[in-house]
Amino acid sequence: MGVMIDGEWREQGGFPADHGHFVRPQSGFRNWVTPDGAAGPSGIGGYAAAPGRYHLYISLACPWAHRTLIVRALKRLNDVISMAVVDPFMGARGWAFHGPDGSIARGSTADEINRAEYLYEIYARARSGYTGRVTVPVLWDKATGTIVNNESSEIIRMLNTAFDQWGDASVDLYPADLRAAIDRINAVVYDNVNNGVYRCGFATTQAAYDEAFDALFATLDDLEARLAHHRYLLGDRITEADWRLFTTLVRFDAVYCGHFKCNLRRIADYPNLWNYTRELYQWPGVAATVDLAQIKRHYYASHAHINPTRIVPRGPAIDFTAPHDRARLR
Ligand SMILES: N[C@@H](CCC(=O)N[C@@H](CS)C(=O)NCC(=O)O)C(=O)O
Repeated sequence: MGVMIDGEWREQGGFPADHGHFVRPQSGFRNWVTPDGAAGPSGIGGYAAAPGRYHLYISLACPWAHRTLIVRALKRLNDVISMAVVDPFMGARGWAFHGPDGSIARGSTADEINRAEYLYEIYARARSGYTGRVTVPVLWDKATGTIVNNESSEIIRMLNTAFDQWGDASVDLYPADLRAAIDRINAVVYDNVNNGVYRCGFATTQAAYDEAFDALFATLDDLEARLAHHRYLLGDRITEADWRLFTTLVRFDAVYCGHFKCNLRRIADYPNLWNYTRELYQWPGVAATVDLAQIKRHYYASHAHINPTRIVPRGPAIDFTAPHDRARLR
């Protein structure tokens, strides 16, 4: 684990914490790709959508990167935006394009674009003197040789609209009439579920863990009740809010339940959440984005402060392909 300070990689243990509470730092690159290169919501423009111009650096293990991978697939942009996949093991030099023994893991790739060995080299190339964490996902611009954006919630919004000339314009995961409702549920799901599992797992005091744990399971109970009446979080239309929740749910029983001590219940114990997770997994194009072997390898092997033996458990047995009952709902 480490961080960049003034453009240099520094090894350091653990993640930032405030009185035992895990604090996720802000992402440092916030520019936007738009259809014509006009300024996006951050006010900075110059990045025009074009096929083959942009490149995603992702980890198959990471739930934030997973969002971008799913939206890229759903919008049929796999041939429009290229991609590199880091090794699941995050060691002393952070994300790398090869495993500790030099080999490339199944599902991972080398960095064909920048020929980097480590992801921090990409950050250094984008901004000399960069200070901050080196995270996935990264949206890279091949034309200007820089990082456009490293905030997944913004990257998925760009993928949803900017590339419609080449992708599937009929898929809209952030429809205008649902935006306020999507923003509201995203905020709750982000704090208590997406980031909530990390707040449990990376807490360094009992009180911080207890607080995150209670908020997580209270929210899962609320979502379970909501999904009794709605097929998707906002009703009968699937939106980005569902995909943002899905990337945590699909990792939950295999990783967060044990490794992050989120163990009041498994997702498999919630009838609606479990059927919903299977429906989303079975959505065309999505199963190919889920790699449980990489997910387990990343968390159990990389977080030595939580799992010092780095042993990856072989279970649990999970069948995301079993039939679901969601078609009865609208
Ligand atoms: N806010 C970022 C968070 C991304 C993030 O934290 N990614 C993790 C992987 S799951 C990472 O790369 N962590 C490395 C680090 O913090 O050093 C986003 O949603 O894009």
